[in-house]
Amino acid sequence: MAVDIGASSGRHIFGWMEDGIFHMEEIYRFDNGLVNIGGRACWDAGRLFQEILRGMKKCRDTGRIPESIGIDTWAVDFALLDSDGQLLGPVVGYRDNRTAGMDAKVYEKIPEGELYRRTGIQKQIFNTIYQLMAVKEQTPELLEKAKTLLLVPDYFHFLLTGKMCCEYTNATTTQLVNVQTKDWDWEIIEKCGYPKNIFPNIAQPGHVLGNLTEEIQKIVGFDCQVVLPATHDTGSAVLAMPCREDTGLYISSGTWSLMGTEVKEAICTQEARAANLTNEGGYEFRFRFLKNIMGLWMIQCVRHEEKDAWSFAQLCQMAEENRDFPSRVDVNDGRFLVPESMEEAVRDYCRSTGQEVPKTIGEMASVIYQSLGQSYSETLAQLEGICQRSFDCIHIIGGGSNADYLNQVTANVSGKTVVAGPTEATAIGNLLVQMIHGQIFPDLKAGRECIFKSFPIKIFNPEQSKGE
Ligand code: LFR
Repeated sequence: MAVDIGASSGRHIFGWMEDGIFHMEEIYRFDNGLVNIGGRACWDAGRLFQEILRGMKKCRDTGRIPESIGIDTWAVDFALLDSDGQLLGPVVGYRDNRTAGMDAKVYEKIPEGELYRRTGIQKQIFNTIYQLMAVKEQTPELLEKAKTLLLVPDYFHFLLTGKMCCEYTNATTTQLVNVQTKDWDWEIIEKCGYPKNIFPNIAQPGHVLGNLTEEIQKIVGFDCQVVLPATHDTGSAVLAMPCREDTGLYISSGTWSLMGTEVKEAICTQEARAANLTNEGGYEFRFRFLKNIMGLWMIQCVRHEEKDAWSFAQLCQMAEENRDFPSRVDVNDGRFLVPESMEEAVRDYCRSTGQEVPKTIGEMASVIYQSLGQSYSETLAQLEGICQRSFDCIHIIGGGSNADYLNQVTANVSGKTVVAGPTEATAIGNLLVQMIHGQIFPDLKAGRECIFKSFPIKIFNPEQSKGE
């Protein structure tokens, strides 16, 4: 069973093989979102764990007892624990603004270029390295008391098993893991002044963490193994890319759009850094060479501001009706990360760049979708240039892959065929690692082939006349 928790919802997905086909069933779904705790944007870790247990109980009630379970979530956020394994303060979310100015503090200790060369990880102001600097500067007593740092899925795995480790794919997003040794970069940690003893051992996806504790067994009514998936959701999603070659070009589309490919050796050149490309650690050390693009977050915020009056499908429809609206924004501009009003931020961008300001929701949606498409097309050119290869299609995977209109825009602006699906890529990738561990698949290649034939996939070809 995969428990896949994203920024807006979580789900328990039960997976199994039958007649050579990969089957899945959703057992339980719950909401997630940031909550205000003491003026900070936080995750309600306590409630999320109760939801994890509720979904597990539902498994027992419906007679679906998993052989193993693995949890994935978004990256970079962490829990600090005391010597009794208790939380020291809330789990602060990566969109909280406590990291403002922390990049400069980190670069006083270690230059940005060196950080990139050593970790391969591109600067995102919310990376764990900057969040820890915020803790050190603003609440140093927490770091002094801390016995262990666990990333969010590691923390939930610890609550299930009593065992602590940091799973590798997610650990790399801290910007504290060395790209060569694939272990904590102790020199960076020391230079930043973070306590070395709080970083647990790094474990690879596929590692068996242990069985459920007796206490948890009593609550959920069964026992099973916890097998680590790629606990970073993007790491799991990319494993489910249904490509039949060794790798391909993907956009993992959800709250974020993560666009890239997989490489055997991390690319830590100046050119890669200038293009904002990162090398996230992957299963079997396949690095995900990708760019974080602001993604459907922008349209999610607009929908929210409009009191959810329109469905995503309706917003797509309205964007299509306004496809000739000319303005474009740089979706990766910092003002879109946590704006008070996304609509105002988009209008402000258009105004300050001398473009026509969108007035209706249709025009607003058109600007957002077309600008996302434009960012995809620019990123594609950078990836093809730096990797010195050309890709013949773009795999769009994850929840955002059912946005048909955006898929078509992407095909049109890139001139490539878009292969859309599967929508539950993250849960499938999570399950895939557990299934490889369980010898249901011999390797990733066999797993991806099976995903290709097991899940619905839609093709979008470029329409020359309607594109840009
Ligand atoms: C996607 C994701 C991205 C990461 C961002 C913040 O859900 O995990 O890969 O950059 O969230 O953690």
